[in-house]
Amino acid sequence: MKRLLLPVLAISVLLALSGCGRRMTDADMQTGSTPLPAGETGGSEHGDFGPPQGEPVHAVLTSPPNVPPATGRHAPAKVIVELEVREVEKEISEGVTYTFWTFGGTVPGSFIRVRQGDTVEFHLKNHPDNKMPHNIDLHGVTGPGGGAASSFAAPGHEAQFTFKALNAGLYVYHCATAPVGMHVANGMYGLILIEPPQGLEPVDREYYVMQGDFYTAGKYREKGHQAFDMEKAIDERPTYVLFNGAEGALTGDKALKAKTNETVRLFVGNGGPNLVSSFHVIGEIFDKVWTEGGSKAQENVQTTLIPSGGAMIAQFHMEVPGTYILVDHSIFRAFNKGALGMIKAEGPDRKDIYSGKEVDSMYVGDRALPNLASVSEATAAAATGNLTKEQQEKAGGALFNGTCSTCHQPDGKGLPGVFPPLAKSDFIAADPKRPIDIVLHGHSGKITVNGQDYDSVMPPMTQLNDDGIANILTFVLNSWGNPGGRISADEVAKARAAPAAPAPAAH
Ligand code: HEC
Ligand SMILES: [Cu+2]
Repeated sequence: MKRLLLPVLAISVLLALSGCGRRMTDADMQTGSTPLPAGETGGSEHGDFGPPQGEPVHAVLTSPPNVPPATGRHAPAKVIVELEVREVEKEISEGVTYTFWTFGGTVPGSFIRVRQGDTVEFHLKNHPDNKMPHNIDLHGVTGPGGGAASSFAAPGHEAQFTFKALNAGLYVYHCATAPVGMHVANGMYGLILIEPPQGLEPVDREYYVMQGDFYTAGKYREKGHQAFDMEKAIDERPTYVLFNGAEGALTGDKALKAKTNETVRLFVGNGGPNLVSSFHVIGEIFDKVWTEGGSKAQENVQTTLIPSGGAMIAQFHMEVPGTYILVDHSIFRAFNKGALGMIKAEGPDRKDIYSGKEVDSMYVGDRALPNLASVSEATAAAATGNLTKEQQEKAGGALFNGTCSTCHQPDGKGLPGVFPPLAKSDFIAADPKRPIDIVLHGHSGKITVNGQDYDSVMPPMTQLNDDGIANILTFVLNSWGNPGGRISADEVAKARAAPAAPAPAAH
């Protein structure tokens, strides 16, 4: 992104002429629009552009990852926002459901976009099927509680209040009904963009992403309906850390899309309730970041901090086609708690910038697959007790790739002297149940497979759930000349519950 020199000069001239220190926002400089007369922009001091003009307008609200179009307005308006709170049960991860409390039916809640100087008439509706009272605290509001007390609504009720959007910026909104932490942990947050008077510079794509931490009674990926766990929340030990409220909300078919040579703008918030995000896109550099959602842009940023209850705007130009991975770079959260999304850029190769070879499956394992339809099918079949061996093999094959294949190789042949083969393994043939313990607990020390000695370490694959392991091993047993047979999720569950078998003596 190149800065336009002309408006900068114009502003300097203006400042010199007026001789006063009009607070100039960075946005003024970037958009190159005609600066407003001194004293008419730049924050709350001068952010009141007078009474609303024209007919009231209804705000367009969008579900993530979509962002409403620019307001395109050049004068303050009266804007009506109608937001409905709904308590909904949804998947938080494959086969795992959770009761989310939402603004607009989604986590994060609907994106709201207004212009600095607008007068916003806010209607908060609490759906009659809901169980809880709720309200809203918008960080873009100037006034005690950010609207909380004025918007309190019991189920089946609607509350209304009005505020003037004095400051431009990207702001978090959230529920502030006691227990506040619980309402936020259940997904009650979203973003409101208050455009500066001249708008934001045009880009090709805008997307809405919001991180949040979740606390379930069961372990990560433990199947079934999961209740909120207050203890874990107080201890700040999340089970899930997620973008857009579900594991896989931004991967596979749901990845964000772009083309090379386009400029992408991400509006990223962090609802918390507890964690601070180290937001990073693997393989991209942010050309600009408006840190903390404010008016000044930093340039050439790799990883940016987003506080809990804070936001930022990142902008980058896409050069090289491929898959870019969104993560919280507190990296266990990405690979073991779900904080992982994708942007897929289509376009011709740019070998001059990057030589090629898709690396994302190395990085993201099973999440790199376009979809895990076979895994979902096996999960559904297992739930009804009709799981066939063929379904297990198909699901297991999908999971093997990117999980075990990184070491044992996609063809199961391993790497000489480093990773033993699973193909035609005499170690597996000698005891086809033994791999259960190896996958659950890992293996270190000397091991002999097909006459070759290995003395290395296989880490425990504890991120896999019982049916995942059962399916992978059923796939392995029925592939590459292995003896066949079947492993059930029950067998894996029993082995998981039993104390780890003592490591076999090396000599
Ligand atoms: C990080 C690399 C790595 C990953 C990932 C990995 N393994 Fe291993 N695996 C090893 C190593 C190394 C050994 C040998 C351990 C030793 O030397 O003590 C091994 C040994 C084994 C063995 C026993 C020896 C043999 O070849 O028959 C089995 C079975 C096995 N792994 C299965 C799996 C399965 C199934 C997965 C996926 C769920 C998996 N491994 C993932 C590195 C890995
Ligand atoms: Cu609430």
